[in-house]
Amino acid sequence: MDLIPAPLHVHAPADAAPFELHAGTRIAVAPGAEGVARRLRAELSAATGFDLDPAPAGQDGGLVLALDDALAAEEYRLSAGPDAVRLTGGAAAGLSYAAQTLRQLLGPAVYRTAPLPGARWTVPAVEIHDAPRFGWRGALLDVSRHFMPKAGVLRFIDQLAAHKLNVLHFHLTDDQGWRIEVKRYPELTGTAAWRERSMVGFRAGKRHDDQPHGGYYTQDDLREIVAYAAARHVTVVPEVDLPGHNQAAIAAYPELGNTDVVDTAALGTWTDWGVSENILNASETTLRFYEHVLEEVLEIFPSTFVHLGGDECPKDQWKASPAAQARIAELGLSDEFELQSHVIRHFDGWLAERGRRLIGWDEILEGGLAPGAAVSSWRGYEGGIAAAQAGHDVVMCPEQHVYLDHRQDGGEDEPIPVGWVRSLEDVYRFEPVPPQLDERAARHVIGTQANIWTEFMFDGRDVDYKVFPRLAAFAEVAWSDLPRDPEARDWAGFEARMAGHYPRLDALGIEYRRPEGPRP
Ligand code: TNX
Repeated sequence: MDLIPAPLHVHAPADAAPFELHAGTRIAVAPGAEGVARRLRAELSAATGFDLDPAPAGQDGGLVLALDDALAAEEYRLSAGPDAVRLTGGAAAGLSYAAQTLRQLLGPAVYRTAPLPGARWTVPAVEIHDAPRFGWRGALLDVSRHFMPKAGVLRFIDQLAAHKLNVLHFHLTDDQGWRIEVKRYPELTGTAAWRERSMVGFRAGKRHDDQPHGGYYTQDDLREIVAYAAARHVTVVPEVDLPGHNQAAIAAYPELGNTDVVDTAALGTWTDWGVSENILNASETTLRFYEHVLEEVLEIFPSTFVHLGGDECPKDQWKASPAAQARIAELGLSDEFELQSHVIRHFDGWLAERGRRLIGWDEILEGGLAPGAAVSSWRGYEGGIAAAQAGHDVVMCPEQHVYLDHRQDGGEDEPIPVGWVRSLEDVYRFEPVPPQLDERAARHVIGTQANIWTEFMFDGRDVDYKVFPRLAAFAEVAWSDLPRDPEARDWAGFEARMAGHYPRLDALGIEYRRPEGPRP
């Protein structure tokens, strides 16, 4: 059956006949299951050519979609025999995971968008009971360093859903490009969404290309992305990075920068990778500016969590700026780290007043963690450990393990060899909860995510190559009840199941890195 991620319990009775899906199969849909049914029907109809009409009342057989509140929201059961396949979720989310499992059971061709001649569709007799290990099973997609057109984002959301991942951490702003339409500040998309050229990492002996690059999502595009994701039980968590990673916004609105030490009016959207020195000033006017931005962001993104970055904020300009020093004195703070903490605390409170929660990178621990903040632990586990021990929620995403921009192999023919070598097996052996945490602190690890930074992913093909197959291993880490000891994990078993998973990725048209080596 080669299910990925592996379910909690699978029992396949010997000698039981399979279920066969055919042109006359009907779907019975319990109240509350309509949304999942609509999507399952659309997916199955495309691949099979069958209509899969609703079952007449009282018909017991075919596909049966039900809800059972004795199960947790994301928990499900799937029971297949010769007459019926019954999918039962604790809520629509669980039911939609059951539907994803059903697709995997039907065979790789079900991922195609038109029927092939002569196909047969069978589901082996099986009883499955399944539930995720973590509630936050995410992937960060950086659309700032390289813009991904909307269609690519929707496709990526389908890929997340097919792997039972449920959070898209959408990295929408950075030094190199601003991607959110903000009605009140049109230069964020007029200016900050575009740059003159990009670093190419010494490809063909060059450091930069001569290509202008850019793009942004209109508010309607973003609403569409959010709704598309929600229909697939994926929450989009927007990231508006501050106070660092802001050169693009400062180039558009020079008054946001440290104008007493830099001529910010002369800046453009950054054309290098790495971390720009050009950070926001921490004035009241700048805080207001970002409140206005966030007001629009909150209207688009209903997620409880809003990511405000806080990472890699070089303090040199604040050290040199008389205005920043005066601000530190006025607020009774002792240094630049406390000033950054002041900014984050401000927005922590501001978001809390609006019923939202702030999440930021682990640098937000420096200078004192804001009371309601959750932490994305990226510089190893340490920040996450400290935050969890202090009672803050944590998403574990240490760069040493789950940065999918890092290369998959040490060979010279990897496209651009960034970062550490992290193979599929390395990702499979990643354990999000470090043994140092006691039970109480471990409960604050609400989940884990893989991060896809796109400095060296120039288009969707590059993203496919870097992300797959490793995202499949990551999905199993986030969902399945794997041994906590990485060495005790059944890597050979996973590899064997992957042999059945590659054909699914093929049918989906994902240009993953072949296990035997790079693409030609
Ligand atoms: C660090 S992770 C960053 C990103 C880069 C990434 C490259 C984090 C919070 N900051 O801005 O894209 O490294 O691997």
